[in-house]
Amino acid sequence: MSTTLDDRAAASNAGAKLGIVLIGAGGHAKVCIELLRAAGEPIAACIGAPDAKRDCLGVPVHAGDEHLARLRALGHERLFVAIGDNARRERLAEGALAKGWRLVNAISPHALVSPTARLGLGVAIMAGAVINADARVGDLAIINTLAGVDHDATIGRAAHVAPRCALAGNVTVGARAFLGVGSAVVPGVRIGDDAMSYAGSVITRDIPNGMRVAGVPARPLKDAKTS
Ligand code: JB2
Repeated sequence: MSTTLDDRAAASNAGAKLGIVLIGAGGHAKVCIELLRAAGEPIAACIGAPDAKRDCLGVPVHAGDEHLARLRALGHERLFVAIGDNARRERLAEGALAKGWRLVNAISPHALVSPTARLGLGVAIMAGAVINADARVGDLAIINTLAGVDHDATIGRAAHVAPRCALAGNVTVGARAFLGVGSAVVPGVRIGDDAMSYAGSVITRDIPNGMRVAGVPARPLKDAKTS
């Protein structure tokens, strides 16, 4: 049986009205469930790893990624990937997008996002975060509780700016980079893809792709990758 354009539009509208599905059912999912609830969004289910618990803050948890296809076939189409690990979050999102899911954002009503900031899809912005003028936040990035991203900064795809980080203007953070709790970054610094800073680092110089740094001022760790 063939479907008409009207059939497909009706199916798409139905999918938009059904609750959001989350991938992940752990600590990050809890925070994101509360962000989505605060925005008045219905949440249908979480999908966890095979050993996941069956409930996450009152949301039913289905264990195993095979449930993704089942829920999509039931008409769900809005997805949020609530997995803290950056590379895994990106991989799971890409797999879901290829299967027709649509990524939504989870943004706290207590975050301050400049009207001139540009946000990607699948982004999480927690309470107290501030995103200033002309900043860009890439798809699947996490701007965690009380973090500040100042003017003209660019946060890469699936990067994670942990709680209480302070990023000055014109900072660039690469794809899948992780800035640990309370890291501070001076203006104009470029942090490479897959780079990582430990908690409390003060980053005063560019960090190459894949490098791990710590300290004040931040220095490369001995086991650091320098690809
Ligand atoms: O391949 C997977 C998979 N791997 C892990 N597919 C699916 N569908 N789910 C997967 N998971 C699920 O991720 C596990 O079942 C579990 O529910 C969740 C991981 O939970 P955990 O609490 O260990 O981590 P998290 O990613 O929710 O939170 C981390 O990152 C946050 C940003 C923690 O470090 C938090 O403290 C942090 N705030």
